[in-house]
Amino acid sequence: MTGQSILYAAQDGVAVITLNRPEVLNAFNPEMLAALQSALLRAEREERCALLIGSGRGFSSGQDLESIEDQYNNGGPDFVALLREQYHPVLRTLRSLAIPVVAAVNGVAAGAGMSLALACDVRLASDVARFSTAFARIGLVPDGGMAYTLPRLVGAGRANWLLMRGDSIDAETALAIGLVDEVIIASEFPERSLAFAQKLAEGPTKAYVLTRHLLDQGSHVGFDELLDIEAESQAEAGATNDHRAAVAAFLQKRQPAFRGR
Ligand code: T3D
Repeated sequence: MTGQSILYAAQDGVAVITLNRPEVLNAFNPEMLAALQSALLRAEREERCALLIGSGRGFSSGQDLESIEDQYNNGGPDFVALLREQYHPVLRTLRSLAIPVVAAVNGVAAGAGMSLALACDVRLASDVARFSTAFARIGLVPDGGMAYTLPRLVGAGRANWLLMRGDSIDAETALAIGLVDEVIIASEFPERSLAFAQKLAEGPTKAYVLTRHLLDQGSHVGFDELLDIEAESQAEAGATNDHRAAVAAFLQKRQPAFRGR
C-alpha cells in the first residue's frame, strides 16, 4: 500500500494499482497523484505489468473540484503549476514506463480520469463504464494529454465532437469508436481484467514497450524518420533474450517462456 488514496497489491507479475477515493468517484487530489506516481515507479521496479482500476463505482472523476474550490476566491487555481507539478509527472511516467499498463475502467471516467485511461497502453471497460471528457462542461480545455491521445484513438473529428459535447458515452459506444479495446460484463470485470494483465506480464514486455514508443513516434514523425527509429527499436528488441528464446522455441515447436529482457 503506498497511501490511503492509492492501494498497491502484486499478483503473478502484475501490480494492481487501485485509485481509492470512492466517496468522490476517485477524484484526484495532490496526495493521490503523488502516490500514483510512486506506485507506477514501484510497479516498474518490481513487476512486469501494471493494472489501474478504481475502487467503488467509479474509475476516476478527474480533478477533485472541491479541493481547489478555495483557490477560486484567491485569484483562481494556478493551472500551469497544477498540471506541470501534479499531473504531468504521472502522465510522462505512464508513457515511458518500462512495463505495459492496462486501464481497467470499472465505472465512470471523466476529465483527467479519462485522460489517465487514454494514456495507458490498453483499455478494458466494464459494461457499466461511462466516459466523459467533461472539460468543456466546466469551461476548460482538455488536459492530461487528451488532445494527443483522444484523436489518435478515435480520429480528429470524433475527438472534437466528444470534447465539445462533454457528456457521457457508454462502454459499447466507446468500443465501437475505438476508445476502448474490450468490454467485459461487470460481474466478471476484476477477475478478467487481472487475467488479461497477467497474460501481458507473461509476454515479451520489453517488445511491448518498444512498440508503444514506435507508435508514439509514428504519429508525428515522417515515414523516413520512422523507418530509422524502427530499425533502432528492432535492434533493441532483437538483442533481447526473449527474442532469441522465442525463435529457438519456434524452431523446436514449443511455447516460449518470456522474461521481459
Ligand atoms: O484545476 C483544474 O480544474 C485543472 C485540471 C482539470 C482536470 C479535470 O479533470 S477537469 C474535470 C473535472 N471533473 C469533472 O468535471 C467531473 C465532475 N463530476 C461529474 O460530472 C459527475 O460526478 C460524474 C459524471 C463523473 C458522475 O456522475 P454521477 O451522477 O454518477 O455521480 P455524482 O453523484 O455526480 O458524484 C458522486 C459523488 O462524487 C458526489 O458527492 P456527494 O454528493 O455524494 O457528496 C460528487 O460531488 C462527487 N464528485 C464527483 N466528481 C467529483 C466529485 N467531487 C469532487 N471532484 C470531482 N471531480
